Amino acid sequence: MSASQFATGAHAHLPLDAHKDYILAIAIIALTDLLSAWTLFSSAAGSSSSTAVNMAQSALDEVTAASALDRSPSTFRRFVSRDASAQFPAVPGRYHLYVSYACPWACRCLAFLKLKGLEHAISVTAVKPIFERTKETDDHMGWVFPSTADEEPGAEPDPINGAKSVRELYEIASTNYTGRPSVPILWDKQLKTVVNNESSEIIRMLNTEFNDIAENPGLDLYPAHLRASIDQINELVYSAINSGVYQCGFAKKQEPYDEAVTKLFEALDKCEEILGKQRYLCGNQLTEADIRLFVTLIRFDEIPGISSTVNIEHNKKSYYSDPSTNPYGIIPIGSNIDYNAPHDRERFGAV
Ligand SMILES: N[C@@H](CCC(=O)N[C@@H](CS)C(=O)NCC(=O)O)C(=O)O
Repeated sequence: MSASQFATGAHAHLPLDAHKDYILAIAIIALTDLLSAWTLFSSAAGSSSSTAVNMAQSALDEVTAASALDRSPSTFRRFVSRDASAQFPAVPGRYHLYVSYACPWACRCLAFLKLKGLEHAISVTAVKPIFERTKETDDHMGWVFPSTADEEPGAEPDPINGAKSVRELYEIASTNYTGRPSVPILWDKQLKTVVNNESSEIIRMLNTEFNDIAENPGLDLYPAHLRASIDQINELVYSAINSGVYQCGFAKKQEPYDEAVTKLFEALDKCEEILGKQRYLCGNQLTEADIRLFVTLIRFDEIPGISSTVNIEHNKKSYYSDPSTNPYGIIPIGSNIDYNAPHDRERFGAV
């Protein structure tokens, strides 16, 4: 099954009814993740005879013999704190966020950065959308920076470390890093290290720890009174949708694929059911749960700023770059959705 066949199937499955904006958003996120998985898969397949590299080549290394995706935990799990005496205090100008616009996990961090009004305090650099060789000495493929500012619109050379690749950043931070050289990375310019490379934790830090310097300190995307409900939705969305699409994309046997894809569409239906009754996943206010689901999408005019975290051209280039999954190099013409069109979600009231 090819990515484009899946795309057709996904859209065919989706009822284009009154809440189509949200559901299309969900579908595109699912496809984004799925195609990302395909890209990772194919990059690994392409380098199967490579010189030994002392780090995980790609997410394919995380597929078990039974064909299930067993994702290794992110390695750097330190926390920025609002406490001025902490090892990583939340001071303006000290941290840098490395992202790929093609990566949904990185884009959720970008979304938080924009929504909280932290662009003046935390700088951002995006890599090129297509994996390239990260070293001359082996054939590991990964995220790289352009060498000039105009080489790849939306991506920039690394202004902090002058690194050629994300792999190089991990090598600066640790001499024995063996995980995948992934984005997002929250980088400490002062100690020249990765503070954290786990997006679910980076978004929590951005939500609370920088409030003294955030332009929108009052925006709480993980409010205490909704935490139980957010946690519950996150669990469903993560396992069945965010990670679920990887399970589909990485399946090497029919059975795990069937299981994952069924779970995925059940979860999409569940989200649709919830959003048929209320404006947001956890009630009448935007929360982390919505961002985690939307991720790469530009959608509602109520949340200006998010549009700049989406770069469809990078997404398309990245996902359709690999000849083994897209032998004819066809780049999709879409998406042709006008995200600025009225969405009609006001009917549920609230913000
Ligand atoms: N747990 C990480 C996962 C991030 C992740 O998987 N990023 C992918 C891109 S979508 C990546 O950078 N992969 C690089 C590689 O496999 O070499 C998070 O959520 O922050």
